[in-house]
Amino acid sequence: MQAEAENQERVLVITRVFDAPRALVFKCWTEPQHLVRWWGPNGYTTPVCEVSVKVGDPYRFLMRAADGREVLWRGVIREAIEPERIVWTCTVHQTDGTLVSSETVLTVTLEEQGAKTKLTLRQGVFDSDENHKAHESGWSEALARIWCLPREGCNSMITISAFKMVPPFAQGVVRDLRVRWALEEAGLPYKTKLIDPTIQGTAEYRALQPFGQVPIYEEDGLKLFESGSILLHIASRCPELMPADEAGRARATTWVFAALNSIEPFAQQLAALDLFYPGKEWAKGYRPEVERMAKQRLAELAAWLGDREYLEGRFTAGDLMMTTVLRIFRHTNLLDGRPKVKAYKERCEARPAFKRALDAQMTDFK
Ligand SMILES: N[C@@H](CCC(=O)N[C@@H](CS)C(=O)NCC(=O)O)C(=O)O
Repeated sequence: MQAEAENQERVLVITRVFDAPRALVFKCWTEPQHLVRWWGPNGYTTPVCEVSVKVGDPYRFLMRAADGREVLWRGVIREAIEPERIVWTCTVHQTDGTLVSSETVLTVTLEEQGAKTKLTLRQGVFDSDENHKAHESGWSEALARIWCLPREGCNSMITISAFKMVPPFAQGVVRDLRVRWALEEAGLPYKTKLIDPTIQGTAEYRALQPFGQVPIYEEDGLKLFESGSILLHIASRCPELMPADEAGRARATTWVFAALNSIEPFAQQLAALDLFYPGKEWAKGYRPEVERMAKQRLAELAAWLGDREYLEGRFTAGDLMMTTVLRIFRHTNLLDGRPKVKAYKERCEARPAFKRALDAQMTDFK
């Protein structure tokens, strides 16, 4: 009896209701182009995703953590009854073969609730409490990311625009960096549409970005521009970037606006004066006032930060935006005068997702 009770404790049951028809939720679980966009705990990507709906077929997912560690999740498809049920065996190994979690059975049941779908996930029996807990939090994060629920007729991946080339002073600060970083935090794969001035002026590009700028964001028919709006769109589905509670979400959003409205204008003006109009007489006259305002804002930001690690106690979309804005000061020594702000920026830049985003932007210039 005791063993039976312990076994039951090591069975995971999670339910969720998705605002999507059952056939589409089923696709989300069985088609690799959808699975790669939500599978795995936060920070993981799925570079290999081989799965089918054929009973008896093996399937496997190679999952890569933010720090590069990889694990292999694999098993056999025991049942796949479209659109209501899948049953897989599941074993998790490290890539050197070391067992992480021994075989469990995963059953996913989908029930229609009007236009919505109730998902019940049952997995067990886990070989340890630790694995039981780890899968519980992993599934919670993954299920929160099923925001790519396939829409009819749409199988496209996220695409963002970026420049083919910019002068060295702009490399590493072009605004697609914010979007790449958010996508990396969310573990969402994307591709880039690399553009140059000949494309910026075309009617086709202006239909996506009225001012001809980068970045734009396209996802299954949704087209967005403005880096702040794109960041908030991604963050709304990414617990790494947005707290779950309403007040926390509102505060994080506030900091995105603060970065863009209260600090970026001065950073941008300094960059324009120093990098685009160096030596111009009119610029020399105007610059001291812009620098004074920039210094004032940085002092105010330092005062807010005080001993905080992040703007709101934990990393959010607000910190992501603030960091990319602070990077615009990099041709000046203003941050040296504000060690707290500088350390804060470096703390955010130390995140693996930032490094991957920066590498990706720099690689595209090559
Ligand atoms: N407010 C826009 C600004 C975008 C922006 O300034 N993009 C720059 C690159 S960082 C650009 O495309 N510049 C070229 C141009 O304005 O023609 C946003 O945040 O997305």
